Amino acid sequence: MPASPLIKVMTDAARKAGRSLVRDFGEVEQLQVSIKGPANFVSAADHRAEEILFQELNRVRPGYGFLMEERGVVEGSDKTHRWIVDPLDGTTNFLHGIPVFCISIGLERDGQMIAGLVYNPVSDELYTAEKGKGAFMSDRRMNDRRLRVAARKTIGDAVVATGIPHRGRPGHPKFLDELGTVMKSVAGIRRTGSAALDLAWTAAGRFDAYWERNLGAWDMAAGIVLVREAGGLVTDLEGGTDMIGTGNIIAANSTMQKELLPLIRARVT
Ligand code: 2AM
Ligand code: CA
Repeated sequence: MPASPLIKVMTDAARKAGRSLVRDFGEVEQLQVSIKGPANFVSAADHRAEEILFQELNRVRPGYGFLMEERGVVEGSDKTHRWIVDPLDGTTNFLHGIPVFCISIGLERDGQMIAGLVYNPVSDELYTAEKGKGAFMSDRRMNDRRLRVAARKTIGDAVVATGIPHRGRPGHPKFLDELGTVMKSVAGIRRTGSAALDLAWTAAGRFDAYWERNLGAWDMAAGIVLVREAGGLVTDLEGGTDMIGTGNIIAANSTMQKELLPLIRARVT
């Protein structure tokens, strides 16, 4: 299916910022040997990518507001539209030379997510979705294919992704408790370090399910549209739809979601 004008402008912005990230990623790999480490360099790479996305999106859709991981809220003259952007999701991977990171761009209209893009500039895998129009993935072989969440219905066969709270963040005991329960019921657990890619890979049916707590809106916004448009169910960990407000998310096909959610909720004390 040819991309809509909206998806086209999002893709152009992401590819431009992606070229900047890939250049900087090449440098980070060289810097790995230095003792001081490339943390400041990565932060600069993050800001460079964000600046490109801000400029490009602003140019093609003047007046839209922004919520960006680094610069926060930028009010627009158009109060109905807002971009929710993470210029580098998977920062720790980027810092360590692991090529699993992405750009995430979501578009909100009147408080509803209406479009999402997740782009890994190293693998060149581009995931896009627009409300009511389906979710798609294109890769460097230029294969364009429609995405469907995994059809697997048996939780015992499921490969489930999650995120582990980072050092210094709250919720370690709760996470270990949840993990202990879920790992006994599923085929295997995966942890990529990029929430936006976890959601894209769930939309693509690579993961049967995904859950995580304490995320930012920019980690989830685009991925929520991808999973929904791929036929999946996305809720918060109470079974409601306030993922952005609570920071908590579970995504899967609806059968799997209904089996997995009670296992996680039962652990909440
Ligand atoms: P980031 O790479 O943009 O920081 C990994 O489980 C997910 O958690 C990533 O999407 C990561 O996004 C996010 N995250 C949230 N808080 C984080 C933190 N303090 N350190 C690293 N990653 C964090
Ligand atoms: Ca992020």
